[in-house]
Amino acid sequence: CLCLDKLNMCMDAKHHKTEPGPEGELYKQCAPWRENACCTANTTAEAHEDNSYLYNFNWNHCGVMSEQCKSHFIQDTCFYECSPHLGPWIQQVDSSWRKERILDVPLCLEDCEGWYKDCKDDFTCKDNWHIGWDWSSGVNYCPKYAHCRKWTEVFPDAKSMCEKIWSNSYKYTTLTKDSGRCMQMWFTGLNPNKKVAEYYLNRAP
Ligand code: FOL
Repeated sequence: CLCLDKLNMCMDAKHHKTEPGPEGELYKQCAPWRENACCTANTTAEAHEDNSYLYNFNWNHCGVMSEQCKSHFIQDTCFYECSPHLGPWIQQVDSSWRKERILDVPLCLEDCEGWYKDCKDDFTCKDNWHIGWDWSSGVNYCPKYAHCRKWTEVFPDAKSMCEKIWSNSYKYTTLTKDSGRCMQMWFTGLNPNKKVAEYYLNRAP
């Protein structure tokens, strides 16, 4: 990329700012990114809405998603839209709605397992939520061939969920937050992910 700083940059995607920077206030679950963010305050408010203008994405495509499950999707949205430290995992893509994506971001064990635990009693019809929906109503519905099934039938374990749901944005790891070698979707205080990105950047081929 033409970026000067892979440790502090924003991907070229649908709602990202061109450069990271401070935001006065970011909404609720996205607040930890306010010191340095790739998202705007508006994006973070939208991240907490159902069927938001971000992607018109309908979390309730197989009945109403549980509040505890939805909280992880909101957190994932904050992480995806706001993180300024994803440089080592940004890749160019040929896509209608973004020029860059993230690939194989090593997600901390606690975040992936906690997400799965809180969603395992929910329902969905697809393992890859990026493609293949019926958008004829304006928001995504399950396509005819994909019926709603138990979460655990679609995703047998946490690894399959974290890796498949956003087409390998994440890589499942057994690394815990205290390792400093995995990215944290949930954190408070200073963003711990800069040091993690630094580590992976220095050991890149
Ligand atoms: N979170 C993470 N961690 N990684 C991501 O890549 C990510 N992406 C989204 C939200 N959170 C993320 C964006 N989600 C469509 C569906 C989902 C979506 C964005 C767009 C969509 O329009 N799908 C069409 C295909 C569009 C195309 O590829 O041309 C479909 O067929 O359903």
